[in-house]
Parts: sequence; C-alpha cells; structure tokens
Amino acid sequence: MIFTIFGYPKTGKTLLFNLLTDKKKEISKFSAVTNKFHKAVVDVPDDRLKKLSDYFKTPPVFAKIEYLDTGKISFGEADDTTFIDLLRRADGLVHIVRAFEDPEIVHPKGSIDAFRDINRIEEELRTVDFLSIAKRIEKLEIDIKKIKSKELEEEFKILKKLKNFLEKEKPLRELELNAKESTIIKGFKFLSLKPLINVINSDETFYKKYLKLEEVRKNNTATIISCEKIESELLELEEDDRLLFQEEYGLKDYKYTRNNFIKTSYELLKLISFFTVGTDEVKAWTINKNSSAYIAAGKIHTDIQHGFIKAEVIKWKDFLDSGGFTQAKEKGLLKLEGKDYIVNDGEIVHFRFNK
Ligand SMILES: Nc1nc2c(ncn2[C@@H]2O[C@H](COP(=O)(O)OP(=O)(O)OP(=O)(O)O)[C@@H](O)[C@H]2O)c(=O)[nH]1
Ligand SMILES: [Mg+2]
Repeated sequence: MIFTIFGYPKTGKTLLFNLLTDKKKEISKFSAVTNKFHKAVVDVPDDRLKKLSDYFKTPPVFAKIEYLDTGKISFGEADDTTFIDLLRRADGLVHIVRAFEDPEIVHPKGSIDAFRDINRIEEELRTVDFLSIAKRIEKLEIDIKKIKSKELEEEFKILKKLKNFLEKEKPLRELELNAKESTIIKGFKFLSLKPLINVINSDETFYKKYLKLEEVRKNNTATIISCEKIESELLELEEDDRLLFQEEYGLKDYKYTRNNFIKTSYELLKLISFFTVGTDEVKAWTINKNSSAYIAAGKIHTDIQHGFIKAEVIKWKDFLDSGGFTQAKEKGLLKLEGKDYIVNDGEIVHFRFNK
C-alpha cells in the first residue's frame, strides 16, 4: 500500500514525510525544489499486535505502509509525465496544503488560503483524468464504427458517464461505481478516483479555524489538520513535557499526525488487519474490508488458499482474556469457519489446509 505525498512548493511535504517515517530528510525554506523523491516503508502501529507478541514472546511483524514524497511542485511542468505517473501508481494521494504564516517562505499564489489550494489541486486531478477520458473516447468512437464489440461499447458508456461527472466539477471518487464498472476502468488509474487525504499544515492560529473540517467526510476524501512544525518540536521532548507545551500553544487536545494519519488512511482505503500468531511469528496482515477467509488465506500464501480446509478464528482480545487457545476453545470462543467467512478487523486466523 503506497501513499504519495504531493503539493505546492514549501508546504511541508518533506516535513510530513519525516513525521510519518521517522526519517530526517532535509527540509528547507529557500532551496530550489529538486526532482528528488524520497520513499520509505514503515510499520503500521498496532497495540493489539504488541500485546499478542508479548504473550508469545516473539517480536511483532507489523503491517507495512509505504510513503513517497514526490518533492514536486504541481502539474503542468515539462516532465510532468513522471510526476503524474508517480501519482497514478499510488493507492492513496496525500495533498499537503499550507496554512501557516511565515513571511520568509513565499507562497506561489502570494497568500495563504487552504480552501483555494485544495480546490485548485482537485481541479488539476480532474483535468488529468478528463484529458485521458476525452482521448480514449475519441479513439473508441472510431473503433466502434469499424468493429462491433460489446466490450468497447461498454467501455464507451462508462467513460461517457465519468466524463459527465467530471464536467460537473466533481472528482470521480465521489461517483458510485459497481464492481463491473470499476473493473473496466481500473487500467486508467484515474487520479481523481483515488482516495485523497488533504493534510492542512497549520500553525497554532489556523489550527482552530480548520479543525472543524476534519469532521466533514465526503466519499473517499478525508482532511487532517496537522501542526507539523510544532509536532516535530514536541516529538523532541520527553513525553511528560509534551502536554505542557501543547497547552502553551493552545493545542491541548492535539492529535499527533502520525497515528491519526495511519488510522485515517486505513479507514479511507477500507482496510483492516488480521493476525497470525505462534511462538515463531506474530504478524499483522492487511486485507480489504469484507474479504473472505479464502482471500485472507491468499494473502499469506497461494498454497494455503488452494488447499483451504477451514479457518480457526478468534477475536484477539478473547484470545488474550481466555489465556490461550485451549481455554478459548473450552469457552466456545474459537470458531471454525469456511471459505466464505468474512474476516473482521483484529481477528486471529489460523488456516487449516491440505499441503
Ligand atoms: N512556520 C512554519 N513553518 C513550517 C511549517 N511546516 C513547514 N514549515 C517550514 O516550511 C519549510 C519547507 O518545509 P518542507 O517540509 O521542506 O516543505 P516541502 O513542501 O517539502 O518543500 P519543497 O520540497 O521544497 O517543495 C521549512 O523551512 C519548514 O520548517 C509550519 O507548520 N509552520
Ligand atoms: Mg520537500
């Protein structure tokens, strides 16, 4: 799973990347924007997994999430195909918006206005999609005249629907699509279809103004208000001192971006974790919500999927509260499920399979 960070120059993209990955990539007020990008794979924090690993006395293997800092300004540059390609490959997009004052850092639009910048970027994403759709429709119109093909006609129909939606100035991620339609358009990797997190990088003054935006959730779009600079300063302090400083900034209830971000990104991508446990390994696996035990088995190994017999399932907490598999079984908390069982977040799953 990869999240790609992009936005206008000097909005705090690299600072966010550093916060999310514990890296210390260079940030700068003045240096020219380079085309360098940074990539990092990090653990998805999970207290449940930690507790299970304590029980089995083996280190936890967390689920992974990948971040890419594009280090890029925006659209419309000479080599923007590389930039757009980076965005296309993402599972989720992260737009960093500036909402902090600093007279030394020039905003390309001359003023700070998070709403304006969010709308502008949305427009850019839609434009990229619109152009690919228009081009494809043009080609399809010619082809359909030449050959009669049900597939091409279906593609034509759905692309027309998407085009109409974009013409209403709405991103594709707000459009309801059925499974078939999603499959047909998958290859296009439309940008405005990807889940989007807007991170509003605020100072303590703007924080309160924008905080209410966090509650507004549209389809596949989320907003996080972050005080990146303050947060990175707070993280330098001992934990006990942090609250004191937060109060001083008027940020008593401040939610640290790192945890907040991962939680939001999981929700946005409709992902959940299940666990496999044992004395040799305690591990979290990421699957889409509403995935069957059969799909979950395939995440681990195709052999397990192909030889699937049954899945033994127990909620992580039930397992720990009972004190082990034998006790849990006696209490009837360990269930035996078939291929079609829908795996829930936080369940321990043990697959029985034919080797
Ligand atoms: N005052 C203030 N400065 C910030 C904040 N966030 C970032 N900055 C500063 O903004 C400058 C740019 O931060 P970066 O993280 O390098 O921003 P960037 O978007 O990666 O910049 P480019 O990659 O050059 O486009 C640095 O000097 C940061 O210290 C903030 O919340 N408040
Ligand atoms: Mg940068």
